[in-house]
Amino acid sequence: MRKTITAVLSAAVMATTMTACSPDNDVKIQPARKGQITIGFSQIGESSRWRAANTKSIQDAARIQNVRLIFSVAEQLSQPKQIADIEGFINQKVDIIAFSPVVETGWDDVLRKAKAAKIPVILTDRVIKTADPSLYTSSLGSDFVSEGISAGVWLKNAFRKAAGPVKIVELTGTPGSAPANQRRAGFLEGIDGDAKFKITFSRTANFSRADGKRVMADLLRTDDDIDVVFAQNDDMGLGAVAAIEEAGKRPGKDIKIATIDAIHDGLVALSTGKINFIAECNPLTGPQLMELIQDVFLGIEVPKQVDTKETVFFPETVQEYINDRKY
Ligand code: GYE
Repeated sequence: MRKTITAVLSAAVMATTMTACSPDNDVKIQPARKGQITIGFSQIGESSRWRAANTKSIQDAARIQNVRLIFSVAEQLSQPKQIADIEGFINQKVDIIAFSPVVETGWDDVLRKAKAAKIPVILTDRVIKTADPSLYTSSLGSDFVSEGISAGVWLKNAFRKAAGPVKIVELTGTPGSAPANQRRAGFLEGIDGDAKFKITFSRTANFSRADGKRVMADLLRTDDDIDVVFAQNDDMGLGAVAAIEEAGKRPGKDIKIATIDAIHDGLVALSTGKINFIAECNPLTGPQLMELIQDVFLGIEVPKQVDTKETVFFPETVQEYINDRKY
């Protein structure tokens, strides 16, 4: 069993006083500073069950590891609030900052302040774009490109016998966010080379169930020639399911649906044939985050990117997973 971080930390204090060698990390923490690690964590929002599961996983793991967690929640889409929260963590002199960046760009200034204060930063769930990768120590999250590729490959296979054109509606997530950009890129890669697949409509529904329903309902009022919905998360896909049913069509049959996340409601819709394919995006990152933090504290070199473990789900095999899915 893994020791708690505090226990390991005392050993680390001894180790660092005994040896002069240390790996070449960008920002190094001073493990001798105190006995209990304080993490400042900035979460995007509280908008979905996926997000709630992510929050709980981090809070539970911190409690188990006896880590002090200062947790702040930004409203969905509020980068300024996240930046203010991170500045607050710097002022409070936390030992480590972790955050899930709502969008990819615009973080350099605040991360430079963290670096100047010698506070390591770990990105979780979502990644950033920066010309200076030394501004963060590591990034823990899903491979969004792979998730998109899985959906594209599923689509190609599901429609392999269709003459085409196959008309696709794409519901995208938060504009400018890593999962929205990378899932799209992956999806295009997955269907690449086959001109029969046409994305006839692409619009954001902000990763939200209500928006997914609204966008899909609006579209169905003017266009009923749709073969597939690719929703970049389950919530938007479930919103689309509701809109399709209200329009008198059968989701999963008249219009096929592929989504990403694999929350409980998504798996249920998959089992009843209303969704046809789900690529998993795992929100339970707490334990992996604590391990990473422990390594940073011990001065062990950590990988720049750590992937979470995930799989894909099909209707035929989903049943056995539903009861265990707590989010
Ligand atoms: O897919 C979505 C949530 O950042 C990967 O954010 C996460 C995404 C997840 O709102 O449901």
